[in-house]
Amino acid sequence: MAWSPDKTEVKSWNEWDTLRHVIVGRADDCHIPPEEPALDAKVPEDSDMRGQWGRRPQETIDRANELLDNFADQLRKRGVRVDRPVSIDHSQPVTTPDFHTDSQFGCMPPRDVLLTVGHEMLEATMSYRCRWFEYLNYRPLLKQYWEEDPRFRHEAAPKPRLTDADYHPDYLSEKIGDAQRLEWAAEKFFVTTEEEPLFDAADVLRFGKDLVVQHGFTTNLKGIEWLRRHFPDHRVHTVNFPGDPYPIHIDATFTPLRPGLIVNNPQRRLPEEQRGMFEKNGWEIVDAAQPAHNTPPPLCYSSTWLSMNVLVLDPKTVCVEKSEVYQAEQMDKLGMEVVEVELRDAYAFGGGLHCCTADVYRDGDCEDYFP
Ligand code: DAV
Repeated sequence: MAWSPDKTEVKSWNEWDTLRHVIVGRADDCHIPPEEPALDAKVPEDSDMRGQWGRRPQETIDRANELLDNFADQLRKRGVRVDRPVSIDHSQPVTTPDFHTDSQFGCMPPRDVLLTVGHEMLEATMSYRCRWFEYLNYRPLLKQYWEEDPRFRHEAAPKPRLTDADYHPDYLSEKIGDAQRLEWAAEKFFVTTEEEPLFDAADVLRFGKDLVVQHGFTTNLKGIEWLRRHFPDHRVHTVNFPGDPYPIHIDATFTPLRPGLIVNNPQRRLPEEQRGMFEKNGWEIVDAAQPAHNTPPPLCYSSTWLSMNVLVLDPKTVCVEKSEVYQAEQMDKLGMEVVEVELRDAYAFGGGLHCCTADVYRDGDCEDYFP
């Protein structure tokens, strides 16, 4: 049955079929959280964020919200239903029997927490202590979907304990250096241990019957095994991108645009031995264009490769950040219509256009693209 804006339905099997309903995050009350093992390992060693924490400056929150509101309006004008989360108070400390953190993170970005697979939305375990309760920002929406859509499966992965046993102490030193980091990444020695299953939703890409999951700082092998057992009708593939000294989240690294076409970060190429399923089925993996910027904006966790963190609206249309002119040009050459969206001043809040959204409904069914 065709999608109707008057009826809530949760369904999304891939990253590219026509988007009808989406969640766009909010910058309200976002914090730079205090130091903790998994987060420190991700903050670049030369970053302006090292050693500081607290609520983000109000003018930056207001500016990010302005951009997120505009993005939501742009999507609505194209006929997409857009829902917004309800921010909890992130200044509240969190104490569990196993850990304490003096503040939380934010209501951004939803893609990190919510994994939509078919009629299910799954709350990820997360691996940062400051993000342990982040799902609460989305609970009002998920409650509504559950009440309005009788097929909707609201699931949550087991909450992790996040004791010190979850983190390798080698990553806690102030200065490690990129050479050492790259060596460790090549050996698949990441900050998170295999103490218990850990994953962020943004390490997962959906290709119909196949789920492609990055093993890195925020997702460990037990997390991937947990996903494999949780989705028994799917094939779950583990991938690595050895050129990344700070490997978190797959969505500034490997970006499917439509069946048969993926854009891959040229500094983080998928290794030959992991290309088999794509090559056998005639998928093309092309190098992404260079980012337009040499540095991330101030107080930003992510790299300049948010340039390729695009949101596909349908197999012919893609949202690209307005200043990312090289990425837009490449999309055009690849036959995509480009929708420009201004978002750079919100990057610091956790990412780009893919990050700051979470799928609720896309057309299409669960297909097997790699038979
Ligand atoms: O390149 O810093 C950012 C991914 C955000 N979801 C990077 C990865």
